[in-house]
Amino acid sequence: MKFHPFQLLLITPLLFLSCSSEDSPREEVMPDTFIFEDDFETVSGELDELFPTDQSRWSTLQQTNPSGAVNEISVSTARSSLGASSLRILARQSDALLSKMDIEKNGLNIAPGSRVSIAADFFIPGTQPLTNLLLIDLECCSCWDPEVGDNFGAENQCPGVRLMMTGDNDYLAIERGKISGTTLVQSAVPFPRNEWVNVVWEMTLAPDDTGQNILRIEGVEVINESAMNLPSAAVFREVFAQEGIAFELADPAFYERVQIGATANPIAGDVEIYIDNFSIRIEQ
Ligand SMILES: [Ca+2]
Repeated sequence: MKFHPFQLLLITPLLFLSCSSEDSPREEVMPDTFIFEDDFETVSGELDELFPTDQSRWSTLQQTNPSGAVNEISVSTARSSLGASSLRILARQSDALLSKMDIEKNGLNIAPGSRVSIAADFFIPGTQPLTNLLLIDLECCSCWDPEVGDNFGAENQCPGVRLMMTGDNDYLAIERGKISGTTLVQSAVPFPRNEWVNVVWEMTLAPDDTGQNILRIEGVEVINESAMNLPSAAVFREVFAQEGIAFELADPAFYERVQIGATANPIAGDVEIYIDNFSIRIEQ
């Protein structure tokens, strides 16, 4: 269910009313909360409006074209789940180059113990299988060991966790390969197509199996598992030691950027994705 703009206008005064002087003072320390929301509304219809110089919206694009085609990204009024427009992405089929077309918010500091909630609505036209398509990445690039550099593939240098389609029926899952973890899978809800789909991904972050991982599709909880969801310096040290390499991950590691779109398109074809109603909420 979406908030109609008028509902928001009604709620706002209620929020002020609830802070009346009759309220008893709160003794507990409230957590520091960071919230970034974007529903891809613009005045001009131009993509540039999503990147104001004051950093109040998005930070940058990630665009890797396959060698023979050009990916596309735009603000579109063709469809929306909130307001009048959404973000349209067209990621062409990969060839020798892994095709990517997504939008990024960086400069975050999501530390161990933080509770992070990422939500967005997706509309993916068509019926072609989407196996291995990646939709959201949460990453740490600065935690990589600069002494080791890029000898092990630039793809792996920003360890993190991702939402990825798995199986024959496009079961959205939590992929952890870049932190040496298995994929947290589900087979309860195939990803709906040709309609808006609300996805909510909630985690309490930990570099060990006390991390909490919840995934909801259209309000249905499809994953609720304890598992590592931050890169672990100890795990990286051990994995690289097997190759005879001394590796020092920043400890503790933290996530500094979130990407949404086709963060990688390895499917056998082009994929078009509409995104709306994005939010990330971080409680330290
Ligand atoms: Ca919108």
